[in-house]
Amino acid sequence: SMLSFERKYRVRGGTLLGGDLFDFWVGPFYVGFFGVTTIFFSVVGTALILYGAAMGPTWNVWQISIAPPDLSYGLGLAPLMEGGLWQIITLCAIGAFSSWALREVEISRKLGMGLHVPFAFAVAIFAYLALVVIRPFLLGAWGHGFPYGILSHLDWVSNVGYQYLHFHYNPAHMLAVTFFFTTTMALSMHGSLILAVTNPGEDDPVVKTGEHENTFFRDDVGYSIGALGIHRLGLFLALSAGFWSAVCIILSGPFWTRGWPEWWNWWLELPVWS
Ligand code: BCL
Ligand code: UQ1
Repeated sequence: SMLSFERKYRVRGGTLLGGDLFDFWVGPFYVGFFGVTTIFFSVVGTALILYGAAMGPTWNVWQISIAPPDLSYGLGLAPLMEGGLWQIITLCAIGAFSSWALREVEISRKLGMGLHVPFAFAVAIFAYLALVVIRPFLLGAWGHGFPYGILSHLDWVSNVGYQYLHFHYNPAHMLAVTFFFTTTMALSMHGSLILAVTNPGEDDPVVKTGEHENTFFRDDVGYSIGALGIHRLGLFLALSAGFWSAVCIILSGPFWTRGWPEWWNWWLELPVWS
C-alpha cells in the first residue's frame, strides 16, 4: 500500500552508481546501489559485534565491549581477538554510514532537492571519523579509538577527559557544548511556537499565521528571525555542535598534550597585565 502521493515521486534516475540496476523500491524503501551496500556493511558489522560478544566474558548488554588494539600495534593490523575485530567493525561502520549518506544523495537527486540532509549527516560522520580515524592516525595508533560498548565507551570518555585534567577548559569543547545546548533551546522555541499557533484554544478556534509567529517574538525579544530563518539557524547550530565536537577531540593529543586548564595561560600572560 502506497500513500496517495508516493507513486508520483517514484521516478527513475538520479543514481550515482549502478544506473538502473538497483533503481527500485522494496515496500516503502528506496534500494539503490548504496542501499545494498548499507545492508551489507550493517549486517557484517552487526554480526561481527555479536561474534565479539560471544567470544567475550559477558552477555550483560551494559558490559559487552569490543576494544581497539593495544597501542603497541600502532597503525598496523591486529589479530582478530586483539583488536582486529574492532578494526573490521570500524571499516563496516564507515562503509555503512557513507553508504547511507550517498543513498540520501541519490534520493535528493531523484526528488530535485538540495543536498542539505546528506550534508548534515556527513557532519555526524565527520565527528565519528574524528574519534576512530583522524585522531588515532595523528597519534600513531588505532588503540586511541574508543571501545564499542555501552559502559566502556563512557569509561573511555571519562578517562580521556581526565587525561587532560579538566576537559571543560577545552575551548572547542566549550563551543560544542554551547552549540548543543543552544540547539535544544532553538528547537524548543520553534516546536512550542508552531504548536502554539496550531492549537489556539476553545474560545477562538482559528489557527494562527506566520504574522502571529513573527509578532510573538517581536513582542517577546524584539526580533523575529522568520519561518525560513529559524530552520537555517537550527541547522547551523546543530552542525556547529557536531563540528566543534570533532575539533575538540582532534585537538586533544595531536595538538595539545597538557591539561586544558593550562591552555588558558595565554590569557594570564597577555602583556596588558603580566
Ligand atoms: Mg564532553 C565529547 C558534551 C563533560 C570529556 N562532550 C563530547 C561531545 C559533546 C560533549 C560536545 C560529544 C557529542 C559528539 O561528539 O557528537 N561533555 C559534554 C557536556 C558535558 C561534558 C554537555 C557536561 O559536563 C555537561 N566531557 C565532559 C567531562 C569530560 C568530557 C568534563 C569527561 C570527564 N567529552 C569528553 C571527551 C569527549 C567529549 C573525551 C569526546 O570525545 C566527545 C567528542 O567531542 O567527540 C567528537 C558527535 C556525534 C557523533 C560522534 C555521533 C556519530 C553518529 C554516527 C555517524 C551514526 C551512528 C548511527 C547509529 C550506529 C545507527 C543506529 C541505528 C538506528 C537506531 C536505527
Ligand atoms: C522566530 O522568529 C520564527 O519566525 C517567525 C520562528 O518560526 C516559526 C521560530 O520558530 C522562532 C523560534 C523564532 C524566534 C527566534 C529567534 C532567534 C528570535
